[in-house]
Amino acid sequence: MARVFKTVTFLVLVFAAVVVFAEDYDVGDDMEWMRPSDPQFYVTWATGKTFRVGDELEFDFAAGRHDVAVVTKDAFENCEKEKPISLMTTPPVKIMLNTTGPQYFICTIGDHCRFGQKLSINVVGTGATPGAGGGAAPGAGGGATPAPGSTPGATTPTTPSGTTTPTGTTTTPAGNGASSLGGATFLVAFVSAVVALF
Ligand SMILES: [Cu+2]
Repeated sequence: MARVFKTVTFLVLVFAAVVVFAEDYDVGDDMEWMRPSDPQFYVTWATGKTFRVGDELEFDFAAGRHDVAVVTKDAFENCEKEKPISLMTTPPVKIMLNTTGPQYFICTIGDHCRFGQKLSINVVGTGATPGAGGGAAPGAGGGATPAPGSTPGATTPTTPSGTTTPTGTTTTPAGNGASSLGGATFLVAFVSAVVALF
């Protein structure tokens, strides 16, 4: 029984790690971004994958042979390449997924889109508990917002002491303290995420 519990805990931890850490996707994997022989190639590639906010798509291709256009649903379905929302021509094209909902990409070179060089994905939220997302970004000024309860009064000189010069013992190495505090915040967020899953 204890063994089962251990296994479940492990699986939950793995799941939590997947939730917390963003993923990078190489579009098409070994085939990269090209005109596929199978028109359904990129449909198949995207099937079964869960794209989340914070994940990154990387389109690799030979410069000049292909490009990546972000387009509307209509343009995607009809392979209209005249007015893309945005067009990237220099590989590798990296696209950070920062909004939820469907996103559409096509190649505007020749008839590549009609031959299946097009990708549609649906981006979902991170799935993490609210508040945990903030801690998931280490180093992003995490030291400014210490997690409540964690490391009580460790490096937070919030008390307005009347003396003009503080002791100055551990205040100067801000970088070191900030990073360790960020790590602690991250740990708290991680643990709370795990707890929330139970
Ligand atoms: Cu192409």
